[in-house]
Amino acid sequence: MNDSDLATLRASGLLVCRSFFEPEITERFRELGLRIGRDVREGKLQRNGQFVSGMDIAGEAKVEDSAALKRFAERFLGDAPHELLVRLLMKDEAFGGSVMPHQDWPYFGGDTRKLSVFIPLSHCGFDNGSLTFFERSHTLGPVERGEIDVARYPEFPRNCPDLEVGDVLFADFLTWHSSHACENHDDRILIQVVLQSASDACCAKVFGNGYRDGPVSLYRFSPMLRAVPSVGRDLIRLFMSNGQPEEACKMALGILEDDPDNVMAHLALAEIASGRGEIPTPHIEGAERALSILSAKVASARTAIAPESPQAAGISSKMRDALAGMFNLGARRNR
Ligand SMILES: O=C(O)CCC(=O)C(=O)O
Ligand SMILES: [Fe+2]
Repeated sequence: MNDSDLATLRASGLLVCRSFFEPEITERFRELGLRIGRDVREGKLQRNGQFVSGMDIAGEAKVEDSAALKRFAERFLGDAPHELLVRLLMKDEAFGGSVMPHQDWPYFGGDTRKLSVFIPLSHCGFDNGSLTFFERSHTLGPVERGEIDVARYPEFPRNCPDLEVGDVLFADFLTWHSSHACENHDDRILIQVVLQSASDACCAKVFGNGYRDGPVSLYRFSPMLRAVPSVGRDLIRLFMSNGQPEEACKMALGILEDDPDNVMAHLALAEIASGRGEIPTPHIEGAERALSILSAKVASARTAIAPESPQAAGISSKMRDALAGMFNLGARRNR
């Protein structure tokens, strides 16, 4: 590893180093890959999508034994590497599907400056469904969880390098990646290790050296006084008033994925459809179904507190007012 490798990783968010690991460690990885393949087929290890469980992969692989890896991580992080994660990612007969384009950071939190290390334990290539990285995508910073609409970003070159045991692929933790369905079902086994600096308060595990003292922020996903979802009614309205109904539609559909009975999202979709000159029957039906679920909830909230109390009456009228004020749908419907 030299300065230009580091510069490549920083600039493109991706770096492949061939025959990177020491020979004895490469041999350990090769044997481990063969054993994992056998154990999966004999049912000794469990599969869930691309994930493998039932094995202490950190204890078996001992990636921290690699001086080359430690040195590289120290230079990239500017600090003693700490270990956030060691996991196995596998494709084979049991799972050969695709993995949508995403960024890993929002699933883990903490400091964004982390190093993702992909270590092949078998051949990993386009043929057996290996990972595609979107070069330079890390320059956009942290994004939300979920599928990224990569078709909108042709400026980020797609790179699906062939990897062999002994090679390593370093990625910035913010670099978007995906994997396509495999063309054959040969074992594709990768270890992913995520390393971060000591000052990153989301984990206290020192790479290969126990635990440090010091704070670990268990609340890294929820530092806010109140949780404010980043996608909500206001954003839908903003896009609608800005003449971007397609974006508003995307927001509303996203809300419905989490909350299928969200009245506001159904009403927004109805309004967008009627704006396009379509008859928004399914969306109106969705809103009506969601409303009836909501009124049943209001009724049970009313009985949960004293049925005749002023609070109970307050719940119903506030709810009505709030819904009436959300979208001006009645007027459009009667046009
Ligand atoms: O194993 C794969 O193909 C991709 C897995 C991945 O990127 C993830 O689980 O975050
Ligand atoms: Fe990922």
